[in-house]
Amino acid sequence: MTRSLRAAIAAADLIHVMAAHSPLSARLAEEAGFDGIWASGFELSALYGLPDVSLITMTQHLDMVRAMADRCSLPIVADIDTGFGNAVNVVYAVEQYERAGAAAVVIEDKTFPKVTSLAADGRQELVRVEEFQGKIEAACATRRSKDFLVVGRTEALIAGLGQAEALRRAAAYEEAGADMILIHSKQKTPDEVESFVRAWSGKAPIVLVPTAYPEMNAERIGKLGKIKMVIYGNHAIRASVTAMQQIFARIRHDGGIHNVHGDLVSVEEIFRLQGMDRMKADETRFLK
Ligand code: SPV
Ligand code: MG
Repeated sequence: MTRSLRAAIAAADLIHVMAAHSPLSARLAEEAGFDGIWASGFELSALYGLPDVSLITMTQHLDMVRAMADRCSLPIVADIDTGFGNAVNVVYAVEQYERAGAAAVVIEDKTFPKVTSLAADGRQELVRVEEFQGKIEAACATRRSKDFLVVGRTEALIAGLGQAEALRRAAAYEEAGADMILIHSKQKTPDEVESFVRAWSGKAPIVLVPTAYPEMNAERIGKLGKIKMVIYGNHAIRASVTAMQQIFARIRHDGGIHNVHGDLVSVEEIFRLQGMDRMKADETRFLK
């Protein structure tokens, strides 16, 4: 079932979407009060210990989206990278992602295989505007529900092509049917993105991923206007790595788990997140 993001976006000034790489992280994001889940390609790649360069297959990512949709009731924004090939691959992907329970797909205008956006020296190549319009059109024509959103993502700023090219591409993607435009930047300050947003005259709302320029908080986004969704792009995997590195180091240093024990959630908390209550109730009811 597609959880409607369109309705949520219409009802709120700004939607806060947290990255997740597993059903458990998606559930934690839901409990923390986020509005949606970002099924991040970067996070899933990192989970496999791999760079985010189109090594993870569509099937692997799709399986994770399905598993997250099964355990979390928030709308899922699926990061489908370049659409796994050309417009024909996009048709197949959108069919699959909508069926898997995603509420939206984000498709980016890079060539396949892509290179992760935030790497300082990343090789960034973009496809022709017309080719990417075909991908957006393919996604829009394939979706079954009008509530399933197609987000066109331009990497023009990431590729160093400048604001005019980013605006040209964003306008072309809106014309092709994109419901929203994701503008990505790896500048360390919000200036580049703020300038783009001020210059944007399209009707499609903007999506930001402010990983590189973290001072772009909700207050600052609100002042800028035109932005309807903020994606916290990799904060689930980074939070997990931070916690594991610190706790693992302490256990090695202390020669045991005696000191960290009190600083961790209890096993009972994990039982709760696993849904042990339901299992217990089923046991009582059905085991004879
Ligand atoms: C992701 O989380 O996979 C993204 C955002 O696409 S970024 O890694 O910043 O490109
Ligand atoms: Mg990605």
